[in-house]
Amino acid sequence: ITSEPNVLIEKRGRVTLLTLNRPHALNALNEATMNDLVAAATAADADPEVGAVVITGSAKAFAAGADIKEMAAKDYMEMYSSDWFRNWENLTRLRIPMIAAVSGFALGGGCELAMMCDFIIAGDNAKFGQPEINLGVLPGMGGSQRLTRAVGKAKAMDMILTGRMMNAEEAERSGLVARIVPADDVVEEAVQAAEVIASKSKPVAMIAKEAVNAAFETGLVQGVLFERRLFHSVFATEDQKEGMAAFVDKRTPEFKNR
Ligand code: CO8
Repeated sequence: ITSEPNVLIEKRGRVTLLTLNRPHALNALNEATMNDLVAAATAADADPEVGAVVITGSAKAFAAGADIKEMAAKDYMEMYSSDWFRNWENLTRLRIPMIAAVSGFALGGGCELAMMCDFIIAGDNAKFGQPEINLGVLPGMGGSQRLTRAVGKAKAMDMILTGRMMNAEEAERSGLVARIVPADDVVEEAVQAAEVIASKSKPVAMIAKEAVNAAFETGLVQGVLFERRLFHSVFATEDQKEGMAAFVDKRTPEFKNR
């Protein structure tokens, strides 16, 4: 018997498209799927031919959460000793830009996975939620932290304490989602956005991502100083020379993408 892979890996030019592939379980994120997804994204991060990653699911579900059936019977020591789901941290340490293309349900760990990406493009059918409270637990893959940073305390408390879902419009209005597109186009739109990113200088894109992420970890004065130092540093790249020369010459820049 050949079993279906948990994650489909497709290279489209300079973009790697990673598709969660457990449709029978609405892409519930079990341990194997986490490991496969993190490994595939890590390989893309290390590949000089790849400039951006898109993570997506199916039309019905980006991912309906961590796999409840896999977790249900575990006791405290099993969770603690294995540091259950720690590997997700490795995804958030990657430097390559990552876009979540969300169609349908992004619930619990699915919403948290989308929020680990750099931004979310949502289909107009998307539904976001942290329904863990209904299972007698709480978000465990960063939801209480990243949702609060994305949408603020009021909405985060509302979502996490009641377990209700947000539709795409509310999610965009609240700052969780960058763009809403027709549901059928969500993967193509995300791949196109990723292609735009991948056409820029890869090191400069990675540095820009690092600068934005620093906004969540530092005070304003330190953050602005960090940005200025990074700004100075990109003058060591050929891509800065090419980008500015191309502007002056009124032509399209040809970044080395490396
Ligand atoms: N885990 C396992 N199986 C799931 C999950 C899940 N999260 N979600 C759906 N499935 C399965 C269903 O059991 C069903 O399987 P089967 O056909 O064998 O019965 C199949 O997928 C289809 O699902 P439904 O029949 O329920 O489909 P509906 O269209 O009726 O409903 C819903 C769709 C509303 C999305 C519904 O499936 C649902 O509520 N799912 C659970 C959502 C949820 O509670 N998510 C949070 C999970 S907990 C979590 O994510 C914690 C993350 C942090 C962990 C960190 C550890 C350190």
